[in-house]
Amino acid sequence: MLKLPENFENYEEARREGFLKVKALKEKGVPVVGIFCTYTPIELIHAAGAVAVSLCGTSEEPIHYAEKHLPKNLCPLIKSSYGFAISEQCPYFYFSDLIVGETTCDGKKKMYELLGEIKPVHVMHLPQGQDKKHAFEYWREELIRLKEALEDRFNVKITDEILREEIKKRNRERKILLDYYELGKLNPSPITGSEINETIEALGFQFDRKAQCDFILERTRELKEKYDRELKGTKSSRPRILITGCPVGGVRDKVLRTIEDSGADIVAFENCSGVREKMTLVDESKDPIDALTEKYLNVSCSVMTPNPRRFEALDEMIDEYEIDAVIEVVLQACHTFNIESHKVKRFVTEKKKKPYLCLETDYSKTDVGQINTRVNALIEML
Ligand code: BJ8
Repeated sequence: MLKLPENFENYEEARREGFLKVKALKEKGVPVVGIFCTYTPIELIHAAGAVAVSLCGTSEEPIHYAEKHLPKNLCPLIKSSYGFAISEQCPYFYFSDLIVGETTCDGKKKMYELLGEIKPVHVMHLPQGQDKKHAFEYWREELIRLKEALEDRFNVKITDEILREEIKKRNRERKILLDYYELGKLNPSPITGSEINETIEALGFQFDRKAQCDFILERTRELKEKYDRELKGTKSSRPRILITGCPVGGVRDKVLRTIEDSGADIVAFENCSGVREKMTLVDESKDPIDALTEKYLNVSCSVMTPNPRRFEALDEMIDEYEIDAVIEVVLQACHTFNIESHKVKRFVTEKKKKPYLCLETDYSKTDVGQINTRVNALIEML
């Protein structure tokens, strides 16, 4: 059984343990592919016999290295990821045989050009919208281009049969993860948002997919039992919060723990640190490349214009998770989420009649006090 740090205070420990695991995989000749985004069709990477590892930086530490090449006024996730790469502080980057990126935001796509000077990088060109004809065809071509790049680099043949198998496996993993995230629908919730976020990110460094599933299944079972035994039928006075916006792994302490320490429960994540990618499965009855194209094109990130699926998801989730307020986290200089936040605010306050707070922040500690004050002010009025 997979071991995760008991108190979930040790994301860094899980990350360090993962170094040895990825090294062992490399010694066995298993290829490693570094990825950055929810648009990555991970099934293709698995079908090539490789493991995928997220290289998204969540630490402030390497940012000063990145700022030697990148502007200060850039998203901290991009700077942290790049800083890890150039300072050789990230064994996952070091062991990656190939990096797969997508042309999502401007910062990421230009950063990939620089990464390409130190590692082989394959960039998938993401359409800017999601229409079923032009965007679908364009993205489908990009999936085929990735498939061919993986076949060439790793000297393998990705057959439809292997791909179908990987689609099934990944769908099963999605269902297991979705069940875990949906513990937040229980009222009172038996799990904190910080635990959900930290567990999922720590699991990403474990690589043994069966053990990951076993761990999540077991934890979900334990927490459902805890709910039945201790919480069912009780009422909590803590407001229920939905987090939306940018990925939040890099601001877990500053934002997530502050919200929970201030007396609210984070019960849902409508972002890439949450259910966004897990809510729809890949259609197993279709041609595998068509099905993967459809699935990944529909990811509801603000880099898409327009981005209606995000609002559909918010609509559904605010009701299903019995949300009292929405907090949007925008990483500094993330223009797409920052601009879309105006529509999100209108949607949440006018259509759903719920309070909304937008926190624009980075990975530094300079605004800890200000975030504390704003979060407390919101929670007091709930
Ligand atoms: S699908 S959220 S993982 S792009 S926060 S680097 S957008 S400037 S991380 Fe993302 Fe894929 Fe979208 Fe998800 Fe740029 Fe914004 Fe930074 Fe971002």
